[in-house]
Amino acid sequence: MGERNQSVQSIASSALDTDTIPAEFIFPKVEQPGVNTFDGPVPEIPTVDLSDPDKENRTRSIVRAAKEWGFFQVVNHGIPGHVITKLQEAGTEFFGLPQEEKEVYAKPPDAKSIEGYGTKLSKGTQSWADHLFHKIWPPSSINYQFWPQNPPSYREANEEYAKYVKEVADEVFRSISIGLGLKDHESVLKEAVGGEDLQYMMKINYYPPCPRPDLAFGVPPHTDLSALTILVPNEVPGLQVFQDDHWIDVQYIPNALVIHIGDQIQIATNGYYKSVLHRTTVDKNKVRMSWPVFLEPPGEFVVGPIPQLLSEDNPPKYKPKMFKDYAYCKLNKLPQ
Ligand SMILES: O=C(O)CCC(=O)C(=O)O
Ligand SMILES: [Fe+2]
Repeated sequence: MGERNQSVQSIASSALDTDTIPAEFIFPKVEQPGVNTFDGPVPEIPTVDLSDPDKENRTRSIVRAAKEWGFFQVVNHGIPGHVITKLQEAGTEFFGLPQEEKEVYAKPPDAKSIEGYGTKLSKGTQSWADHLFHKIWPPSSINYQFWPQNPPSYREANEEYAKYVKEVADEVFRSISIGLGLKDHESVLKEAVGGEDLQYMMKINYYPPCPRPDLAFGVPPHTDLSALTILVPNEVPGLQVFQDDHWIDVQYIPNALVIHIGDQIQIATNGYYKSVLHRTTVDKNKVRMSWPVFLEPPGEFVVGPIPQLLSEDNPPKYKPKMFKDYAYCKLNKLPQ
């Protein structure tokens, strides 16, 4: 894997009036979204109202959604609409800049970190997407060289969002931690994946219009290697989750946040919660964008099953491992 020189955005603009896409973006027939998206009655994906004054009810809903789906949306989450709009506007303006201006933030070749602007170059079929990665929390982890200076509102928009998204993350951690039923329940799970040292990695996904959305993916099927992912989408649908052997569309709910359980929570809870398999489709005419924040343990932090959860009946399913080693194996498709 590495970075390609040409952005998908520029490939897309030259494919605009055609009805074909380059062969490297065409997935094998059985995997294509046009072939295997489920088109029938589906169970409703859970939505949790975080303003529910009944705290126990709120916790129960989060726990159920995390356990049954590994995926849910939250509404009335306390992040003001204008904070989300500003984040979206700043990112949208950045991707609207001329290509040379975006390249200023390109991921340096051979850099260890994923931070920067670029396009994932997969070993197999390519994804119809460009992205920008940079950390937004804690402040000591931030590399401002990857934060666009243009538009000028970019920095404030991201700093403000970071403060609010932390609150939502803490509420989710607290709830799913309680769901484990352990004695020192509220903080045990967050502590097991990095505690206050958790790093918040912002990603902006930019999915240009695609002449053949039935053949390509924005992001092919995967689980997130984070502990938890909290995502803001734009209004163009495209996210799909895998449930009961079907790929089902996630409905766009204005102002909702999308929450994914990631691999590190699956490992820490010895599989009690499972990271959700998901993928994104692209649109024929519209730009889709999304702003996931990946909550990741520091690289040297060791994640393994929480000892109090283990017993003779529940032996460890995963080896304790430094997060950076886990990430390396996953990104290079090596066994864990
Ligand atoms: O764009 C989305 O809705 C999801 C993106 C995603 O799954 C990812 O970037 O890991
Ligand atoms: Fe993902």
